[in-house]
Amino acid sequence: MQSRKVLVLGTGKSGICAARQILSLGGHVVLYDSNKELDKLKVLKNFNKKDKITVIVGDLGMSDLIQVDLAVISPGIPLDKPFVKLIQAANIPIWGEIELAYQSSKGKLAAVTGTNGKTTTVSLIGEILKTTYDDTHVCGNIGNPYTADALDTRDDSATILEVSSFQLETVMDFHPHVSCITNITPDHLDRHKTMKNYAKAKETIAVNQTEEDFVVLNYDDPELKKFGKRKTLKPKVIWFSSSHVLKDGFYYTEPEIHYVHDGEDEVLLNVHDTNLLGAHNYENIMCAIAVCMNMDVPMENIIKAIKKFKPVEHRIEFVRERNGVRYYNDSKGTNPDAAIKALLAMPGPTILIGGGYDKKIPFDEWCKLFKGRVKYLVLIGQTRNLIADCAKKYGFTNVMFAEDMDEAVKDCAAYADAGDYVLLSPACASWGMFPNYEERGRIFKECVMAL
Ligand code: UMA
Repeated sequence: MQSRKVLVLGTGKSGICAARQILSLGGHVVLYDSNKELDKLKVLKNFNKKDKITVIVGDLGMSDLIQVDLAVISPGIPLDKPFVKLIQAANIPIWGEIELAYQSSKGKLAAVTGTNGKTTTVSLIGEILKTTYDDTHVCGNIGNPYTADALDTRDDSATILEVSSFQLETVMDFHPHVSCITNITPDHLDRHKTMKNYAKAKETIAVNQTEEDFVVLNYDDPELKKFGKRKTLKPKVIWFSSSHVLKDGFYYTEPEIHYVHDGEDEVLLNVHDTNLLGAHNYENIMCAIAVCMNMDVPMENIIKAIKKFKPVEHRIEFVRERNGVRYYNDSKGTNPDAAIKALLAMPGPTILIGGGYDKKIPFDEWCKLFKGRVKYLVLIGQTRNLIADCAKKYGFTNVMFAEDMDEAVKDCAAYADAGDYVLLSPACASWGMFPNYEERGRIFKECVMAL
């Protein structure tokens, strides 16, 4: 990277950390963001005065590409943007932020992708790795860019990375020793356009793996079952299932997680000894065990860490009980599949808050579950009419609209009886009403606490 001129695209978390990594390695950074409103001085505050950095906002022209050796792209920037096409036309290689970090990282690497369950699985793996490795890094889509940690990794480090389909679109040499795909269900079709493209992006996680590596896959997911049986797939496949008794791999059958190997069926864990709720969480546990075993963590350490682990914020997170009503924050339920899992995990009648930014994903499978489970549906955001119409199609009409989170929470409190559950699990992204799902979850919790 020494003396190279690198164009970094995007000034969010990834762009800032990528720029810092390049500067640390002696490169020169041109930091670009297409948002015209951006305050350049505010962006520069992330760097030292002596850093070799230029910031461009608004339009990117051919003249800005002079002597640029490499471009590094943030995950949120779609590859079909005209400025990305311009860079491609100028024959400048484009690396994802993940690839940049990978090129400088050391030690053992495991990576998890999938539509849902990534964050819980990665957090759990992080806690397990810490039992065995003094230097453990938990990075990626989880919110801590890989480039923030890459230069601190050592030969004896262990890194667990959450990778999104966006990040996987632009990898090149990226090669985890253990990879895992939790599941593939419809999401981000506004960007990937088809399920085929979306699945292909996720499956890139294993593209550079060899016979010495491992890929952990969901046996119950039809796309992944096909992928795992593909002749061209090089790493050893480890299956997990929450609905089949497997002859080899991990399976869950209430209340236990089993590990079948060398013809022996071993019970590893009773799920009631953990703090996690719902079959999808037991799948996350199986993923974490499979990944950590192959990162050389002793089984005893794995089981101990699982029993201690607490649910991740915004993922079916218990907020409070008031007048016999239990409130749960599942703001991370940003697509119908995640929202289905949260709804199925509720043990009683539920008042559900849904709706948000439209990612062009059908709501049918989610809405089909409302009858008999959801008492009232409180809708917010851009998709509220779409969801209300879809629910009606499946005979569910107990629907209310709210203008903001405060109104939605107050509506829920007014209609809930003792023994009911109030769940925020919107099945949509937060954009349009909130900057991100974390903020949406935090505001929900504030409104619940203020009741
Ligand atoms: N930008 C442009 N032009 C564009 C689009 C965006 O210049 O056409 C600029 C924006 O003006 C902004 C910057 O790019 O300044 C934002 O970049 P970004 O969207 O990549 O956001 P980061 O802050 O870098 O966060 C990203 C991930 N965001 C996305 O993938 C959308 C974060 O995942 C991740 O935690 C972070 O990197 C660290 O690795 C969030 C996410 O929503 C949580 N991920 C999706 C998901 O989980 O479903 C994939």
